[in-house]
Amino acid sequence: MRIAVLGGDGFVGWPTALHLSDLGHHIDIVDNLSRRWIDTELGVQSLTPMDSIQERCRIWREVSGRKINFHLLDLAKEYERVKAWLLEHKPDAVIHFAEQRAAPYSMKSDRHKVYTVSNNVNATHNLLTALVETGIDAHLVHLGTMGVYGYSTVGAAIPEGYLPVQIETMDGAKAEQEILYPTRPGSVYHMTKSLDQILFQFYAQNDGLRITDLHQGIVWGTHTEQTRRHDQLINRFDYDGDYGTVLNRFLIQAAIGYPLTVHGTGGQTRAFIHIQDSVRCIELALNDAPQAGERVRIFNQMTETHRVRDLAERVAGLTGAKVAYLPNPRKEAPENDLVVKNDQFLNLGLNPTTLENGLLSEIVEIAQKFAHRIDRKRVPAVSAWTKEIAGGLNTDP
Ligand code: NAD
Ligand code: USQ
Repeated sequence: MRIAVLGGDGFVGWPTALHLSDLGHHIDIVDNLSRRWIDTELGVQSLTPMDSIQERCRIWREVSGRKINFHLLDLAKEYERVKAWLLEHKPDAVIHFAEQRAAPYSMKSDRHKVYTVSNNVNATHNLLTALVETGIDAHLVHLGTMGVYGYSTVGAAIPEGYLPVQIETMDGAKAEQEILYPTRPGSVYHMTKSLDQILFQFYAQNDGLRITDLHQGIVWGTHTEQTRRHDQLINRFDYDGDYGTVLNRFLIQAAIGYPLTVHGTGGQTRAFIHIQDSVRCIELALNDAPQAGERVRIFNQMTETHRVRDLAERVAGLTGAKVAYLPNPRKEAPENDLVVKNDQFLNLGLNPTTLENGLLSEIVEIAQKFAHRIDRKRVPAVSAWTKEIAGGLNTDP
């Protein structure tokens, strides 16, 4: 297949591009490199030393003999170029990772909220309308998030996208209807993914676009089979308070002797998936494309759920790190349960990689190797969800 990987310079996009190239697909990466600019804005860098995207593609060609092309393009701001690009390259599938993905970054200030909404919603909408206008019948696979569902405490398992509801008709009879699972996003970033869902629903129903939306949990780990093949293929690894995600942060904190930064009581339960499974799920979703006229296919792309304080205790047990319980910069339920259905990927053959000490220790070792690149001042999460929370925040462990 000819596959366009939008956002292919990012944490999940790069290993996905390598994985699919290794399987023999023709890969084009499209990225505006905004994530690299945001590193500069924040004064941080990936824990792992990342080469330029062009250099990474060159090394991949040397290692594998396969070519990955890179195209510098802003999906949100360059609509006419998006259309022209699609017409020129005619992809069979488009994988859409190209959004601003950090919840704390999206809540930093009004400017960051405006940027996140305009970047994410425009990128998705430009792509959809350009597919309709050019008539390119590509399967669109979008990376959504588990966070659109919110974190209910009622104990019922979260279904894969759709919820059957019983409604009373005008004449008092009962009727069944399936609706998109109601969203309850917890940040401006998560809100943009809720808006994406409506855009997908409309374009699948109105124009017959073939769309799969993957509601992904928190991705942990850094290496995949392909990134291990050469030092310069290494994946990015975010550790800072905005882009670092919880388990990866705990592992680097353990590596540098920084107390593990648990927000509040650590009673938040979240869904997780290892990066190797994430790229495999995308392959499985690509091989199972919907037909035109079908509703949007929604998969829950996660393999297990964990409570934040349990993760911290586990990493502390493995490494001897201390755990710090800090005021929570976010507005979120202090304690929640989470049960998630993920039968569709299991039925397609996913064999989950679960949290195991060997993999956790491997990440601590990588973090120790590159510990000199870590700026400890960038570790605390300082982006507060409201002005009131910001006023009382002390994130010093
Ligand atoms: P990332 O920030 O590392 O990568 C995103 C890439 O998209 C970057 O290279 C960035 O430069 C590019 N990009 C952003 N806006 C663009 C635009 N307008 N035009 C072109 N390129 C643009 O993020 P990631 O961690 O790789 O996540 C990829 C996707 O997966 C995101 O949509 C995210 O919401 C989703 N996701 C990530 C996680 C996770 O834990 N990392 C979990 C669930 C879902
Ligand atoms: N947390 C801590 N300590 C930290 C960092 C986070 O206790 O140092 C807590 C947060 O308060 C939150 C939980 O850990 O309760 C998860 O935070 P996170 O930053 O790991 O994840 P989140 O903000 O939800 O976002 C990440 C990705 C995003 C993706 C999402 C999947 O950045 O792109 O969509 O995970 S999900 O959470 O399933 O919606």
